[in-house]
Amino acid sequence: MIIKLDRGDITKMSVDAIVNAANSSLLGGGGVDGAIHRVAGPELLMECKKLNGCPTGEAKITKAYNLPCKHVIHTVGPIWRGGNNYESKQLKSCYKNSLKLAEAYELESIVFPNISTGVYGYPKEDAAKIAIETVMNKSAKLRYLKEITFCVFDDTNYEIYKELLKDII
Ligand code: AR6
Repeated sequence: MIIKLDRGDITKMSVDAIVNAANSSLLGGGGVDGAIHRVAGPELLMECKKLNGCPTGEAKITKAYNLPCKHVIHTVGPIWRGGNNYESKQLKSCYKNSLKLAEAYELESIVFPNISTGVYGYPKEDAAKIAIETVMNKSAKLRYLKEITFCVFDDTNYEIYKELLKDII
C-alpha cells in the first residue's frame, strides 16, 4: 500500500477515483465540489440528479466526464456543530464508505480532499487525524486499492498532514 501526500488541485489528478466533499443534495456547491463540477462539465450534474442525494457519512459513485480521473466518489462530510453531534463518527464514515465503494468497483487508486475542513468548519487537525487513522486502519484489509493519496489545498492542512504523516510516508 502506498500512502501519499499531494498538494494542489484534486481536479488535475489522473487516478481511478477522486473523492468529492459534497453536500447532501449532490447538486454541486462551492469549494472542491464546485471545482469538480466545473471541470467535469454539465453531464456530472445530470448523473448526480439521478442519485437522489446522499446522507451525511455515506458515499455514491459517478463517472468523471471531463476530469482526468475515471470516477468521482461523492461523500457528504458533517457540518461542525461543536463536536458533540456525532461529527467524528460521521467524518470517519465518509472515509470508510469511500474506501468500501472504491473496493466494490475494484479501483486501484483514490485521492481524498480534506473533507469538512472548508465551508463545513471541522477543526483541521482533528479532521486530519481521523482521515489518516481511518485510512491506516483499513489499509491492511483492502484488496484492490494500492495507492491512497491525501490531497491538501491550503497551507494549514499541508503543515498538519506533513507532520502527522512524517513517520508513515
Ligand atoms: N482541490 C483540492 N482541495 C480543494 C480544492 C481543490 N480544487 N478546493 C478546495 N479544496 P470544502 P467541506 C479544499 O469547503 O468543508 C461545498 O459547497 C479546501 O481547502 O470544499 O466539506 C459543498 O457543496 C478544504 O481543505 O468542503 C458543501 O456544501 C477542503 O477542500 C460544502 O462545501 C474541503 O473544503 C462542503 O464543505
